Amino acid sequence: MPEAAVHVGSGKVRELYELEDDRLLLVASDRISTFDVVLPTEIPDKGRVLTGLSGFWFARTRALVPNHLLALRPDGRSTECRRLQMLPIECVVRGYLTGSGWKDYCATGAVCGHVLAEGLRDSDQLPEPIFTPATKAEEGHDENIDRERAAELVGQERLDEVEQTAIALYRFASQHAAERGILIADTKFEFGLDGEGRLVLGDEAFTPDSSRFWPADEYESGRPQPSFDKQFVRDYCETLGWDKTDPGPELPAEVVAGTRERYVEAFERLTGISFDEYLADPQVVLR
Ligand code: Q0Z
Repeated sequence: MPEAAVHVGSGKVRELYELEDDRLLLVASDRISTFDVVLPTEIPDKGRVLTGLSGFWFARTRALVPNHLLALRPDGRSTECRRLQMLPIECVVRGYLTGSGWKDYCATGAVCGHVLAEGLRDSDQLPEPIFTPATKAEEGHDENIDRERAAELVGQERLDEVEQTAIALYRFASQHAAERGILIADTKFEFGLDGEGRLVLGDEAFTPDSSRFWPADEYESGRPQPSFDKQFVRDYCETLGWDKTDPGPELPAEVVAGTRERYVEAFERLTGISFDEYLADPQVVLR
C-alpha cells in the first residue's frame, strides 16, 4: 500500500490514490475478472504486465497525443500520473465486429450510428476502424451511444478531436500488434483535459483489460474468438456449471500458471522486452 497517499477510487481490479492535488497513483492489482465477476484467486504479476504494457504504449504514442504518465514505480505495478479532468465518455475503437458491437449490429444493422454492410458475421474485420463511444456506467455495463449523444456530452469539436485521436492510436497499436501475432479487436480509452484544456490520454492503454487481444494464428471469422489472455479461465469456468454470479470460483494452480504465462507472453511479444528485465527495472518499457 502506498505511503501517505489518500485512496480516491477503486476499479474492479485497480486502485487509485491521490499523491498531491495534481498527481495520482494508479495501482494495478493481480485480480482478474471473468464474465464480469472478480475471482477469489489472483494471477501473479498480472498487474505488472498491464502496467508495463500501458507504459510501453504511452511512451510510443506520445507524438500522437500527450498522456498522463509521469513515472513507473519500481514495484512495476504503480503508475504516477497527472491528474486530469476526465471526459464523461468511454472512447472505444473497433477494428472487428464482436461483443456489444456485434449485438447492436444484429439488432439494428448499425453500431453507435455507423451503418454497416449487410451480412457481416461475428468477429469480422471492419473495412475501417470505427469510433463507438459509450457512457460511463457507475455500475453495470457501459451503454453504447451515437456520436450525436457523445457530442452533447463533450462538445462537437472536442468529440471530433477525440475520435480522430482514438482512431490514430488504434491504427498505430493494432498494426504493431498484428506484426507480432496479436489482433487487437477493439480497445477503450479514457481521455481528459489538462489545465490548459489540451486533450490528454489517461487511464490505461492497450492492455488486455482495456482491449480484446486475439491470437492471430487462431483467427477465423464467423465465430467468437478465443481470448489471448483469459481463455483458460473461461474454459475452466465453463466446465463447472457456475451461474456466473458473484462469488466466482477459485482457480486451480494449472489454470493460474497457464494464464500468467499468457499475460507474460503478450507482454514479451508486444514489447520485445523480456518480462524479467521489466521486473528488474520497469523503466525499460519507456526507452
Ligand atoms: C481514472 C479508475 C482506477 C478506479 C479517474 N489521470 C487521471 N486524472 C483524473 N482521473 C483519473 C485519471 Cl487516470 C481517473 N479513473 C479510473 C482507475 C481505479 C477508477 F485505478 N478514474
